[in-house]
Amino acid sequence: MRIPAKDKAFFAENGYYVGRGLFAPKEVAEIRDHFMALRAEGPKPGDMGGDPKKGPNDPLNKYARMINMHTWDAKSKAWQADERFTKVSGQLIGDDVLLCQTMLYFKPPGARGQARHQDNQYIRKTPIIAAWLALDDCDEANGQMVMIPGSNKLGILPVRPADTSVSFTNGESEIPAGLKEVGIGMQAGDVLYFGGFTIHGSYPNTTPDRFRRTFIVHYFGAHTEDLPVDEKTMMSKLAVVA
Ligand SMILES: O=C(O)CCC(=O)C(=O)O
Repeated sequence: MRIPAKDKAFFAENGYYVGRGLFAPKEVAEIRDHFMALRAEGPKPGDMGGDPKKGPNDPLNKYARMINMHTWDAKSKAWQADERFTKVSGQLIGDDVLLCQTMLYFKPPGARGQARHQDNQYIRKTPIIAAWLALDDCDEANGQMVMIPGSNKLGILPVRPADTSVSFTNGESEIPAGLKEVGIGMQAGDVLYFGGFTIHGSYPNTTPDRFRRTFIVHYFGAHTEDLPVDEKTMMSKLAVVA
């Protein structure tokens, strides 16, 4: 599938792009049901998100985020190679792509979100791009994604501690003055693509009964550079700089 020049231009300008209706309802249901069944099996390698001290009061203890499922789940391995992810991502960054990681966020009712960040504050190679497949309709109430258009042009930014009462991760990006956050309303089957410097995140799911699940694949460009070691921009060093 080819992306129109105007959509590539939008990505270059804003740091993100939404491909609408790329996955059919039946495909979305298959992916969603597959991961719900895997989650019900119990803990998996790399699970993250819940606060063990809160027990059942933290919904992320039951529905922890999964990571790198492609290393132990054949369906995830096949899905990450879908051309609706790889080919579109490649056109947006202007290179072939190579797999970086897979993730599954369940974000059940009452779950915390993820504080706004640049993926390159975690992953220190550039360029990278994320393909974020909505497995549920997403809106403000269930914690849709938010983006800061234009942040993609600012390079790597400093990190600081985040408010862990609303974020399951403990770091966030400094937010550049003058840029505005936009909420990305999506329907199940839409794919949101965003680059490694684009500040993005999500707020808690405040609904009593609606999940906000997503299957996410991050890719490296085929030709990457290492970002310089600069502790103030690295989430892994946050405890040191905080
Ligand atoms: O889905 C979310 O709430 C956050 C996802 C995210 O930050 C990412 O994929 O890098």
